[in-house]
Amino acid sequence: MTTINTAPTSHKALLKWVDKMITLCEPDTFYWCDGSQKEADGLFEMMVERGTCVKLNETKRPNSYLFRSDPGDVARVESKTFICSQNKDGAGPTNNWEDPRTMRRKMKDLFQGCMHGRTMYIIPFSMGPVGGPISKIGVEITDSPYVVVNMRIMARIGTPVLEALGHDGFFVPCLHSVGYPLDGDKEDVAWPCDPENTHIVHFPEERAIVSYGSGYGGNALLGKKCLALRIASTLARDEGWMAEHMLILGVEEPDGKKTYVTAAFPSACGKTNFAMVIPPKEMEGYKVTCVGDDIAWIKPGPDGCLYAINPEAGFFGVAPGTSEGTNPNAMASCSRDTIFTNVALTDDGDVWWEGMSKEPPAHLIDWKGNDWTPESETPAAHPNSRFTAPAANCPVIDPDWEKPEGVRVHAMIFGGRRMSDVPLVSQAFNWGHGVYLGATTGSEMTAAAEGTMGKLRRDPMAMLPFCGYHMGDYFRHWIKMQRSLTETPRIFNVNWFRKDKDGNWLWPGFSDNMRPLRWIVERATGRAFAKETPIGWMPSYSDLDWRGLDFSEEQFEALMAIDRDTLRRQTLQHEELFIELFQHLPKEMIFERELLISRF
Ligand code: TSX
Ligand code: MN
Repeated sequence: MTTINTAPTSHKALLKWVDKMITLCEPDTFYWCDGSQKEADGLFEMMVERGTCVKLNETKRPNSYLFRSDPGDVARVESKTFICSQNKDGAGPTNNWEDPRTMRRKMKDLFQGCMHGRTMYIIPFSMGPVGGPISKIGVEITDSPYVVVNMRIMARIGTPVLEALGHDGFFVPCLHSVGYPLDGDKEDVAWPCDPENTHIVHFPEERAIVSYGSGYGGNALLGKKCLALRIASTLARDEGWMAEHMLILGVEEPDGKKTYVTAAFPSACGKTNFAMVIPPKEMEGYKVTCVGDDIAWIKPGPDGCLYAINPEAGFFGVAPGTSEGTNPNAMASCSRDTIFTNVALTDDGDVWWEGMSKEPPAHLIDWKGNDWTPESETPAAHPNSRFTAPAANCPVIDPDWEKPEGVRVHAMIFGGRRMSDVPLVSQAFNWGHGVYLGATTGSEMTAAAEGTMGKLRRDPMAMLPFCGYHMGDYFRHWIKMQRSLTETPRIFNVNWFRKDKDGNWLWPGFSDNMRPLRWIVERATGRAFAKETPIGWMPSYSDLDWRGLDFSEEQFEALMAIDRDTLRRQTLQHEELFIELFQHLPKEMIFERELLISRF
């Protein structure tokens, strides 16, 4: 066994684990990542040389690279994601479960010699500012240099993390391999992976993660969905805090008053767009700043209020649909220092994706590496293509985004893609009612290909694929949080996606979402007016700021209409979700449902 550098730590448990993994995986060599720019430059240089990635035009897209994945490794795979708790009940009916002993044996077989011919990289990383009171440390072992350079953007990595870890600090071991050992004279490929044997495995009781066979996104960058949501949700339950699939934004009012809001949306609702939304220019003096676009770790502070940090350091955003029109701040964020995966390459060495511009370029290299013209029948960029961009590049990043103790949360928003039934905005009567709203969140599917067009898919708190334990216990934890707080954030429901009977959008969305957001902020801080309705507090037409938008009271009424019969039927359907979780469901959820039905 050779090594490139010696272990820069005296942490016994870490050294022992790394030794054990070296013995198991049998890499040619291993390397402790320091997180430096020099290290990243060296890795990119090596990957360009090997044909793993392309360096983009330094003038147009400084310090940026394009990777193309294997066409069979383009997304998270929920069917191959496991929660291995001692009891099946610990994972609950909405997660895949396997006995931890059985799974550990299976993983041992897969990892045996899986790094032959490769370098093992050891990446110490911190989710949240290094040394912060809410932050957690992980160590990812991987044979993918692509993972190293992505982790360097998405988390804080390297020497400072080992220093914070000390000689006996807590860390989450995260083992990853692309599952493509170079045995004999086997040639390497640009994107090694093993889709047939892909497993993303969580051991919530041991706080450990093992991932095999995929090099893509959430399957491989283990700090994000695996640690910051699935393992962290379990830690949060045990330690009395919350790990949520939420963006965090700050609203600054003309007088300088600052209010922070978190929001949970299922996929394809434009979460990153809302996290850095630009208010209409007529709403002078209002400014939105971004703390995070995907994950919030939320903890009670000494004053009994909730404080949130963004555990991540970058955006792993969906590229298609992002443009100067829909999200100029995201475009600026990925204007440099960015890793692109599965987008198209332009003839001048820049990137392009569907929705970036109205007119596509006359010629591109598509995400599979083939020539592409506007006549081509397949998309130039994969629909799940991504940019990995440093949060520090965002023009509206919040000045306190790295504050170790977090920002005070006054409001929490739940939302989904609902074509017909849910109004633009409403406020829950109280915490319990708000938890019910979050628990019954759902989105109507738009993917015609999936044959699910228009079907409502429940995604409680947008956490269905990301909760590391039983969903019923998760709702119970939400309910219980109130007891440790002197003041709870106010909870809201929004829907940007309502349509009329002819299929026209009832709401312009995007920048105009600032109008309901202003109302939310004022309600959460005890100012704006509202009227009581069966589903919660709602604004009247005159309660919203309409400066700069021609939107009539009639349009508003259509957007806000609540049809008691439709909603009562909807509410009766909530029973389906609840039956599945019944044994673990807090009684408050049943009571809230009864109350809601009785109000209709
Ligand atoms: O991100 C979106 N947001 C949030 C923005 C802060 N999208 C894109 C969703 C796909 C990921 C939206 N799409 C939003 C929205 O508020 N609203 C809509 C629907 C919509 C689309 C286009 C128009 C209006 C509404 N208008 C025209 O096309 C002119
Ligand atoms: Mn997400």
